[in-house]
Amino acid sequence: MKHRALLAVLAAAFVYLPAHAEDGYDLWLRYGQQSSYPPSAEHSRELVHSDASPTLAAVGRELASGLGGLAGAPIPVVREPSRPGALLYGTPRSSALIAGLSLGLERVGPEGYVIRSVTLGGKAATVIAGNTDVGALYGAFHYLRLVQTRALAQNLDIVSRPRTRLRLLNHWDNLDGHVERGYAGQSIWDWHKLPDWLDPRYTDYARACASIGINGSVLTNVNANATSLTPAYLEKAAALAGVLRPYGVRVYLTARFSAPIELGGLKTADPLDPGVRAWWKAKIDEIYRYIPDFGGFLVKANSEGQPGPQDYQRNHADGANMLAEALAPHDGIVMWRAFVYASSATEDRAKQAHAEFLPLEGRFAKNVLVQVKNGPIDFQPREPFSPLFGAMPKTPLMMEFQITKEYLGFATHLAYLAPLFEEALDADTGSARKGSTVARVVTGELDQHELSGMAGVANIGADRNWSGSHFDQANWYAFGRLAWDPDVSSQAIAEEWVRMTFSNDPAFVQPVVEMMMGSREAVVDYMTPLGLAHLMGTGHHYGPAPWVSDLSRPEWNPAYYHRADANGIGFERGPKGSNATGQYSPRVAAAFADPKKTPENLLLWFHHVSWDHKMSSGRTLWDELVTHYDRGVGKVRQMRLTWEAQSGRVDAGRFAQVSAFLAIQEKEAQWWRDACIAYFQSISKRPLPVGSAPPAHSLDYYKSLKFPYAPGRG
Ligand code: GCW
Repeated sequence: MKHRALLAVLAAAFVYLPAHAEDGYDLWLRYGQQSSYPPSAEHSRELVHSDASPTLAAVGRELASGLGGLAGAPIPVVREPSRPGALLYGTPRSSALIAGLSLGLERVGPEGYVIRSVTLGGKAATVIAGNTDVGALYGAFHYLRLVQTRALAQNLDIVSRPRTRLRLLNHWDNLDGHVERGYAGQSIWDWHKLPDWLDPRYTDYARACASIGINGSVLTNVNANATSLTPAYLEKAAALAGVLRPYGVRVYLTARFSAPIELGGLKTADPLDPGVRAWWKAKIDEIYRYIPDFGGFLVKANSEGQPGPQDYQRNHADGANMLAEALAPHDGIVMWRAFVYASSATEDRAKQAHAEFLPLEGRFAKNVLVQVKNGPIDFQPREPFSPLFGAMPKTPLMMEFQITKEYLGFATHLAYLAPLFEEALDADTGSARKGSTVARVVTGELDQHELSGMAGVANIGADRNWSGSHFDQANWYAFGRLAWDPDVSSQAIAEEWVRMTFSNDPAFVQPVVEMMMGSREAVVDYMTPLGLAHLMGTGHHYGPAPWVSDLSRPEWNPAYYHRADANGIGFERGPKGSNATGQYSPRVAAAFADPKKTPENLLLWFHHVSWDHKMSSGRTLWDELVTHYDRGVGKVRQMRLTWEAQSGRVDAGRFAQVSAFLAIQEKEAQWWRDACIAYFQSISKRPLPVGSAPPAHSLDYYKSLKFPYAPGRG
């Protein structure tokens, strides 16, 4: 009896109470009262508690606070089910009751779970079970999501397992707190105060990651600093790992290839040098003494000035395999990035990753993944999929998406990225094998790779709302959901997120989801329509600068990408041009090589097309281009109207910030449209289509704008 009373007090303490005015801190993990919950006596009358491990203790806390909050009253916490409607969680090892049920757990692997309505001793109950504690944790978050989104069925029979093994955030966070391409403030990692001060925010980060299945975090920037591998910083990373571990989030670091020189005092970092190999082996053994479950390294080498094996006439496989060999005894892995483009090469930049990596097919060690950006260039509003997907069946290829919006308007433009992710994942690589989508390459299903993964360059910072804007939280959310299951639709994810983050009111959900779903295409339209790319301002990538053509490296110049001249616009990548199309499988290559078969939304990516080219709309290319720019601005105007109509359906704090940001977005969409049209018109020399307004300012005005302090610079 005494025990019971204690548990009840414990449960009451878990009831969710928002501690502050609404500022977005709670992300999608909102446990405010839902009138529809609990739906019936079968559900959640009591929580059968287990704290058999730190992870199960975390599950218990989340369910008690979540369900208590959602029900508007504490949920009794008990040791054994005592009445109908008990909720149990755990594994066959943690609970004899779970062990006694036949739940089909053999289907869900080490991280999956089952959520099932069962009968225990003649009483209805619900079980959330995994083969591991972390599986149960993922199941608990799924259960909470069902309640939050009002999707809890009377009779539950849910089976889920992740389709990719590594679901990782890549933080481009520097040790000094600056986040490269970060638009949400400073890094959340307070390296200076670690390991002594563990900001409670780290736990909330871990909860958020676990709630969407993210199981790893690369703490440091790919433009790496060897200092992160020194004992003092390993101790700090170990402290973070201790906070993240109960939530199934493993810690990874970036490895600076020249660390043996910088830290070890060696003369070389040649991966075939025995001294270098010994240095890395000792360093890696040391890391595992600090972090026994360290995940491994992410490496950017011989790219944008980073050191790498090519500095010693070795190749990427030599470099990756050296690290892999030292990591293998600890079950660590190497993620070796394919984002390379050489300073000296005259080759089309879009071809370089494929050209450098394809010859290495079959030469990487077993615990190496090659991490490939979704498109061949660099996280543009729209790119075709990278031709590496489908081309290297012997090598596990990890997907790299960018969640932070370096090229899509930073945090102030509302652009829901799941449709972009989905477009890349659903692309057909055209290989002879059946079902050879990019998603099935990345999950490893196509080529039977046990190792598989998806990485998202994080948009997380120390801003109260984590992502710099309320709607950018959706991109973090969507990334995790798609890494778990690339077949979930972007629309379904948007709906879930809106319901969890804002409201279940259908009058809110429907228009807001629709607004999100069209938002990425709006950005494409007002920035880089019809397959244009990389027209952004130099260095910071803020705003339009299609005129820039004087930077030292050709592929740093927007003019390199659009190639507008008196005849037309676009980069000829067909056989008559750079033949980048030839890097795709024959079926896909044939389509991309022919302007008539190339999808119009990628036309100028693959072809230089006459200004007078007839588009499917019947308009000329020039008129079509202008129409897209106009349409982009129009869509943002519509987004504003949609949002303004929601006044009163959301809290005032978040409503006001979204409104203000949409106003910024409209202003900047107009700027993009006007500046690009002013510039391209100076080359096309064609009149604007009827009804299209001239740019507000002269081309010189747009060229004169400078933004030396734009955020997030590299
Ligand atoms: O998109 C470019 C960015 C760089 C980044 C690089 C990369 C971390 O502009 O800031 O560096 O890609 O992905 O390595």
